[in-house]
Order: sequence, then structure tokens, then C-alpha cells
Amino acid sequence: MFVDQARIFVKAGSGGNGVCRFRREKYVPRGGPDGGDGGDGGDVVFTASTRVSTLLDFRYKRHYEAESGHHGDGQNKHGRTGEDVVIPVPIGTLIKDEFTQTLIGDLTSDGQRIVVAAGGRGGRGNSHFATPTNRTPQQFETGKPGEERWLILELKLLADVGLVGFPNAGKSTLISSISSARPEIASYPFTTLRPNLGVVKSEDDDSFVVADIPGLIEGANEGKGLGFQFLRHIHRTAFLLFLIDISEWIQEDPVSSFLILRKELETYDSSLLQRPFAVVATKVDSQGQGENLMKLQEYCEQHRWPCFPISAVTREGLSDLLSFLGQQVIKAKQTCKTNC
Ligand SMILES: Nc1nc2c(ncn2[C@@H]2O[C@H](COP(=O)(O)OP(=O)(O)OP(=O)(O)O)[C@@H](O)[C@H]2O)c(=O)[nH]1
Ligand SMILES: [Mg+2]
Repeated sequence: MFVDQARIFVKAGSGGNGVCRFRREKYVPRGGPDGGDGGDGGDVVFTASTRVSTLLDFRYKRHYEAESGHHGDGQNKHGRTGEDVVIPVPIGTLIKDEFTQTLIGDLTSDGQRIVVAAGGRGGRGNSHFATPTNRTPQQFETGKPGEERWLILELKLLADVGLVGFPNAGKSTLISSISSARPEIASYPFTTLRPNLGVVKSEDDDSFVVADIPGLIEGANEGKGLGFQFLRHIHRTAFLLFLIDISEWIQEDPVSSFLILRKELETYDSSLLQRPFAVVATKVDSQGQGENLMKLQEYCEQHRWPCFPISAVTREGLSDLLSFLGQQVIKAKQTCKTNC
């Protein structure tokens, strides 16, 4: 199951108390204060890991608490520091504070760590409070409580190119023919139920990541179909590909299909319309008279939008598309560092 949102509670460990003790030893009269400090509480830490791909674990475990620091002891013994709780999350996880709605962190690279709740500091023992005028201090500090809060986790996959299209448009077939990703492919709509990522190696040995998300349908923004909830995963892509099936048996006008897709994106977030994109006419091997293709190409020419006729089955047009994408990804990444 692919889960991309979660709400969890985190609580860091409290600091251990400092203590009030005095050195009592044979032949050492008035040994003085020797109360040790409490240990610091453990932190709650998130770490981005390639080994985790969804937020599914948080369905089953919602509370995470780090260990508290141990109390100090006589003979200036420092209490042990509480163990941190380290929680692995998928790369692309955004962490928000539920109460303030502020973004605490965005984990974008493998191994990146972020402390989401800091452990409380341990208190000082009475040995710290000795002064020339007070050689037998009774004071000591208690440990500070650890931070605690409710967090909202949101997974936004990190990809360079996002595939947008109706169900059955050929998105999964395309990603499987240009990368080693192997999503399920079938001749019925809504085959893909969760996003898939594929790494494409371009000719000049650069690589970029393509995201295949479940198909969109008209009215997706009203909750129809599946695709709308997954649009967040193409929100951070630098470049979009609109896949339009132009096979002869498709009744839908290819231009209106394209406009419906754009409309759905606009309803989700109008800034997606500013994103650089190209149109891909899929399944050209089965186009029949080719009327659909002509209509789409004409429309794109009028607007000076790039249009690539391809067949993921015969591989026609794929190499042109890939070299174009390679260049566009580099360009788009430079211009949309802030939004994507
Ligand atoms: N002839 C031909 N058929 C294709 C081509 N690309 C995809 N198909 C077929 O179209 C059907 C749908 O392909 P998918 O790749 O599953 O489509 P999708 O866009 O991922 O569909 P959803 O996951 O439902 O959104 C499958 O039967 C594919 O074999 C192509 O280039 N040529
Ligand atoms: Mg699919």
C-alpha cells in the first residue's frame, strides 16, 4: 500500500535531574558537594532513507518517544544520556508542525537528518553551586522536559519529469520502455494505483527521474478517479509531459483531452500551468488515418509547443523525446529552483 500522508506525535526525552550529595569518606573530613549532573534527554530524529518508499509504517505506529536522560549520582557521576529515536522516512518527505503549520524540514537526500523534537537538558548537581561562602550547597537543578508536538508528514516524490495523462494513455508503458521501472501495464483504465519512479539514462550519461502517477479524468478535482490526490507527486517535478492517446479508436478529441488535463492541473495548483511542458502523442503505431495526430500537432504548432509522436511499443520517436527531455530537465532545474 502506498501511503503519502501521516500524522504522528513525537516526544523527546526529558533531561535527568542533577542531585544533591556530599562526599563521605573515611579520613576525608568535609568532603564537599559531589552531586553529579543529569544526562540530556534523547532527541527524536528523522532521517531520509532510500530503503523506505512510503509512510505506511506511520499508519500502525503514531507515537514516538525518546528515552529520558538518567539522573546524576554522588561522586560527581553524570547521568547517562537518553537514546535518540531515529525514524527513517522516504526521500521527499516534508515535515510540518500541526499546530503552527510551519515547515520544519524537507528531507531531499539520502542520509539527511533533522531533529524534530530536541531532548531536554539534564539538570546540574549541587557540586556546581559551591562558592567560597557556601561550601555545602543544597541546590540542584531538575532536568528540562523534552520537546513534544504533533507532526504532519507529507511525501512528495522527487522527480524531474512528471507524466500526466488520462488512464490508459500509455504512461506506464512509456516509463517501462525508457527506464528499468516495471509498473503494471494493462489495457484497462486505472491500472496504476500508486506513483512509480523510473531513472532514465540519457545519451550524455546524465540521468533524470521520471514519475508515473495514476491517470487523471475529467472532474478529478471533485474527487473522481484516483489521480488528483497523487498530483502532489508531480508538484515538484521540473518538467511535465502530457500524454495523449491518438489511436484511431479514441473518440475523445485529442485537443480537448489536453485541455481537460490542463484544467485539472490548474484546479489543483495554478502554478503548475507555468511549468515547462511538452505534449506527447502516444501509440502512433496504431494511429489508423492519423487524424487525431494531425489535429494535436496542428494545435501544438499554433501555440509553439513541442509535440512528440511516439510509440512505446515500437520505440518510434523515443530517442528524440529523451534527448529533448535531457536538455529540458537541465534548463528547467535552473529556472525553477524555488518552486519545484
Ligand atoms: N499499440 C500500442 N499500445 C500501447 C502503447 N503504449 C501503451 N499501449 C497500451 O495501452 C494500454 C495502457 O497502457 P498503460 O501504460 O497501462 O497506460 P497508463 O497510462 O499507465 O494507464 P493507467 O495506469 O490506467 O493510468 C496497454 O494495453 C498498453 O499495452 C503504444 O505505444 N502502442
Ligand atoms: Mg499506468
